[in-house]
Amino acid sequence: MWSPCKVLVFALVVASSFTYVRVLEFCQSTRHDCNSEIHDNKGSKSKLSQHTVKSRWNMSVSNLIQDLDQFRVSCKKLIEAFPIDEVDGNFARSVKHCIFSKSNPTPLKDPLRLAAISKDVIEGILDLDMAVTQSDDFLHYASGGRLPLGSVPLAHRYGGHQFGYWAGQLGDGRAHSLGQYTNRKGEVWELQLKGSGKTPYSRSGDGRAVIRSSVREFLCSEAMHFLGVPTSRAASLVVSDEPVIRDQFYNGNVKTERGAVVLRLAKSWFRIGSLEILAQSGEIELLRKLLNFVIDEHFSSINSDDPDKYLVFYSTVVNETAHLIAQWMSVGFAHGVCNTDNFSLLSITIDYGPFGFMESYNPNFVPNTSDDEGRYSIGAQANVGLVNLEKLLMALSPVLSKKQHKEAKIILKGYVDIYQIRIHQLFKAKLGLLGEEEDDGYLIAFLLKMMEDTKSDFTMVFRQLSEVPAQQLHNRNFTQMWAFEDLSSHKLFSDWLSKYLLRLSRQQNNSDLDRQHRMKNVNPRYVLRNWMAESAISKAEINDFSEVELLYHILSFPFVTQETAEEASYAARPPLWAKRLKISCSS
Ligand SMILES: *[C@@H]1O[C@H](CO)[C@@H](O)[C@H](O)[C@H]1NC(C)=O
Ligand SMILES: *[C@@H]1O[C@H](CO)[C@@H](O)[C@H](O)[C@H]1NC(C)=O
Ligand SMILES: *[C@@H]1O[C@H](CO)[C@@H](O)[C@H](O)[C@H]1NC(C)=O
Ligand SMILES: *[C@@H]1O[C@H](CO)[C@@H](O)[C@H](O)[C@H]1NC(C)=O
Ligand SMILES: *[C@@H]1O[C@H](CO)[C@@H](O)[C@H](O)[C@H]1NC(C)=O
Ligand SMILES: CC(=O)N[C@H]1CO[C@H](CO)[C@@H](O)[C@@H]1O
Repeated sequence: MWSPCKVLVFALVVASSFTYVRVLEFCQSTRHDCNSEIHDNKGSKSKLSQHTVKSRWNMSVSNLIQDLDQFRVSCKKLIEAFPIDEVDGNFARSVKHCIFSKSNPTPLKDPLRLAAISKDVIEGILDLDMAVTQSDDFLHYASGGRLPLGSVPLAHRYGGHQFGYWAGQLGDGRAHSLGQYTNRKGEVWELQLKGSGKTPYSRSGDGRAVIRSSVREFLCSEAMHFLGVPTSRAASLVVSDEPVIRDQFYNGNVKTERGAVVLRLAKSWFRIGSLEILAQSGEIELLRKLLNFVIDEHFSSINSDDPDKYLVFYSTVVNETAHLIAQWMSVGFAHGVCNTDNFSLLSITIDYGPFGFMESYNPNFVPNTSDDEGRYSIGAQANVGLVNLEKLLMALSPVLSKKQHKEAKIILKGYVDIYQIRIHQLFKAKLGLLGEEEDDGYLIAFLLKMMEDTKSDFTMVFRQLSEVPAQQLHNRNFTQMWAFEDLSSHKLFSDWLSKYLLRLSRQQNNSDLDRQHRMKNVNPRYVLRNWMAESAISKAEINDFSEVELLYHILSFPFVTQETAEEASYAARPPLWAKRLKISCSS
C-alpha cells in the first residue's frame, strides 16, 4: 500500500489552498479584520463578525443607488469594437464574422420570486441599496423582463474543444450580456443573465436553466469568491413556476422542473473558445481585433505597441491559469467540465456546472457522474489546464511569427513548474510551515497519501489540524476531531505526526497560536458540500429559500466558526444519505 514514489506524484498533482499573502489581501479588500475574527469561543466571534458587516454596510450607505431607474449600463464599447451579427432573431444558426449577436432575453414568466441575493455584490459591486432588491421591478430586471438603462443585450459567439474534440460553434446558448457597469470604485463589470431564453447559439436547448443548477451556480460562485479563488460573481437568483423539461441524469427519465435566472457578473466573459472560433474559421483580422481589445481592457501591464504583446499575453494567461488551478486544488474544488469554452481568458472560474468539492480525499474524484472516463477528475485538472493552454496557443498561431511561436512553446513548458511551485506554497501554508526545508514536499505528500488510504475528509483534516494546539497533538488527543481520527487510523500516522511536530518545533521564532491563526485563515471550516447544496435545493424547489440564504451567509465567512453553521452540522461528518447522492448534470 505504501509507496513513497507514488506519494510524490500526488504531491505534485494534487495539493493546496491559497497563500497567507493572498488571504491578507483578500481580507483587506472586504474590509475585514481577519485577526479579530478568528476566535475559538463561538459566541463572541459571531457577534464580532455581525458588527463588522454592519459597519461596512453603513459606511457607504449614503452613496448607494436607491432607484433602479437610475442604474445604467453601457454596451457601447462592446458594440463599437466589433462587427455585430447582421441577422436578427433568436433562432439557431451558424454565425460568421462577428463576436456578438444582438439577442433579447425571453422574460421569465410570473409569478417571480427572489430566491437569493448577494449583498456583497449588490452593494459592493453594483452600488445598489439592498432595499431596491425587494421591489417587483428588481425581479423583472433580474430575470429578463426589463432591461437596465443603456442595455443592448448580446449573445457571444464562441467555439471550443469539448472532451478533447473541436466542437465548432457553441456560444451563449442561454445567457445574455446586458452591458458593462462602471462602479464607484472605477471597476468595470459585465452583467449577464443566465437562463434568460434562446439565442442564435441555443442549438437544441430551450435557453432556460432550472432551479437546481441555478442555486448551485449562485452559491458556488459566491463561496469561491469568499474562499479567495478568482471567480465570476452572482448577484441574484430569481425563480418562477415556468415549466422546463430536463433529463437530469441523461438516462431518459425526463422530469418537469422550474425555470430560474441568475444575474451574474465578471470583468469579462471571454473564453479560450472566443479566440478559437476565429482562428478555426480563418477570421484572422477579427481574431487580432478581439485580442487587442482584451489586452487593452484587461491586461493593463501589456503595452499595446509592444511587437511581442500577444506573446506577453500568452505568458500571462499561462501563469494565471496555473495559479487558478492550484487554488482550485487547494480547496478541493473540481470544476467538472474543463472544456476550452469554459476556460476564461482572465483565468477566473466560470460556468459552474457539475462541479463538486472533494470530501474524502481521492485524486480520482469526479463530480460529473456521467464522466465515466474521469477526464475531468480533480487530479486531472492541472493537466487539463495544460491541454487547454495548448489549444489557446493553436488559436494564437495565426498572429504569431515563427520565432514567437517557438517562444510561446517554451512558455507553455514553464506551466508545470509554475503550477508545482504554487501548489507547494499553498500546501505549505495549509500545514502552517514557514521557511523552506528539504523534506517539506515529502511531509505534504505523506499526509495526502495517508488521507487517500484512510479516505479522510480533505477540508476537515486541514481545518482540525489548524484548530488543535501542538501540545494536544503531542498527547495524541484527537477528541472531537472526526476527520483527524479517521486519518490517525493509518499505520504510519505516528511517523508522520512526529515528523510534523519536529518540523513545527524548528519554527522557534513562531508561537503555536500564530501557526493556528495562520492555518485557520487558509483552511476553510465550511465548503459547499454536495449534500448541503442538495438540501437547500430541495427546499428551494418548494419555495423555501431559507437554507439558500443560510448557506450564502455562512459561506461568506468560510474561515470563521459560526454558531448557526455548527447547529446545521456543516462541519460535522457528512450525513449517511450524502453518500448516495449523485450530482445532477443537466442544467
Ligand atoms: C454606523 O453604525 C454604527 C453602529 O450601529 C453607528 O454607531 C454609527 O453611527 C453608524 N454610522 C453612520 C455613518 O451611520
Ligand atoms: C502569476 O500570477 C499570479 C496570480 O495572478 C501573480 O500573483 C504573479 O505575480 C504572476 N507571476 C508573474 C511572473 O507574472
Ligand atoms: C458529464 O460527462 C459526460 C461524459 O463525458 C458528458 O457527456 C456530459 O456532457 C458531462 N456533463 C456536463 C454537464 O458537461
Ligand atoms: C522565522 O523562521 C523562519 C524559518 O523557520 C524564517 O523563514 C522566518 O523568516 C523567520 N521569521 C522571523 C521574523 O525571523
Ligand atoms: C483532550 O482535548 C480536549 C480538548 O479538545 C480536552 O477537553 C480534554 O481534556 C483532553 N483530554 C486529555 C486526556 O487530555
Ligand atoms: C456556459 C457553459 O456552461 N458552457 C459550457 C461548459 O461546458 C459544457 C460542456 O461542454 C457545455 O455544455 C456548456 O455549454
